Amino acid sequence: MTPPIPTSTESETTAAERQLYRDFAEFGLIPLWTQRADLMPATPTPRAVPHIWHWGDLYPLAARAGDLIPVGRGGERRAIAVSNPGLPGLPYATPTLWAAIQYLGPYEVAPAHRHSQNAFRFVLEGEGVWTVVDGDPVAMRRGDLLLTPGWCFHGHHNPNPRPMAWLDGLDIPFVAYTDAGFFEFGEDGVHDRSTPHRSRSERIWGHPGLRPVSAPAATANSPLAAYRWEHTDAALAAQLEVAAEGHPGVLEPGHAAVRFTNPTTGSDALTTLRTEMHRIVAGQRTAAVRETGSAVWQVFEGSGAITLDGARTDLARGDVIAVPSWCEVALEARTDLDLFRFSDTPVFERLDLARREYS
Ligand code: GTQ
Ligand code: FE2
Repeated sequence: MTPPIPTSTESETTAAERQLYRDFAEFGLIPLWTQRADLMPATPTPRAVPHIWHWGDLYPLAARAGDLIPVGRGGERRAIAVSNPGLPGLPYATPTLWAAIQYLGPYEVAPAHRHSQNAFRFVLEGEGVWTVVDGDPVAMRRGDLLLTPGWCFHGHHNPNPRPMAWLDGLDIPFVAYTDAGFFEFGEDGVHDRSTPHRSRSERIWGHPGLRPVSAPAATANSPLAAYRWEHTDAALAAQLEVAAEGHPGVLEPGHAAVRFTNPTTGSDALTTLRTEMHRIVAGQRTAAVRETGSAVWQVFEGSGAITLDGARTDLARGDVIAVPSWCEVALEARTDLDLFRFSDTPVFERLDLARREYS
């Protein structure tokens, strides 16, 4: 018996391998086996990190921008995005979500434009700006959620002597990654400077459980431009009342929540963005949960704490919180705590990538 004759020595193999990798690179190829753990981790490994921005820092900076930086055609908006420290240099709260504070000074106008990105405004405080969505002036007031769905023209105007600031949420990063962005300028300024209390959209769509028979069967995004705080607040209060009477209605004990929906379909108000308001009763703490997809929360009222992947931080009014995919979230209310939340969940649900796990 003779042993098998080796076809190559160890060092010959290594040299041949090295040449193979060089040739892969030259021909624009990358083999899976060098990347597998990064490409296909056992569980999500987001580059975005949990992070909190405090309103007490955001607002004064926005006001300084108000003094120094004009708003107008080109830059379009005095909007200052939060930038996740795990995504350095990018104006992204998470890989898919844009969150910005937008500031409009007395009598200023942000000119009309449209884009394929979906947008909303959530008003923490103040009032007196109108956002004009496809020619329909929509009043912005504390606690309201205002929609500007993709490809609707929109501009904002402040006919009052007081400045106003609010939170913008958009799917800008998602649309950037997917190369689906289109943008067009509209009229300079805002043509219709009227200041109605109720928009046409609310007068047509803003009646619970009633849809106009004249309306199209379903639209991808909600035709309702404004979700008013008085309705949101009443819905949350009623859930807790009904629960106190011993009936179902709340998400979990002491935790009421509502989702803003498209009245033509009952699904999320915007195709790419889930928007919700949560109310946690003083002294309650939520179950810890992790989900695929990322979210941004803003404290609307009250105080408490949030624990993100085990790290606990106090929360105050206006704080903006980035929650990366699969990060474990638990909330505690010191006083009654109202929080606005938005996320990219509709995209994950549509693609069957949504997962949720309670600890
Ligand atoms: O108000 O139209 O924060 O187009 C980012 C992009 C706000 C807006 C942002 C926008 C807007
Ligand atoms: Fe816009």
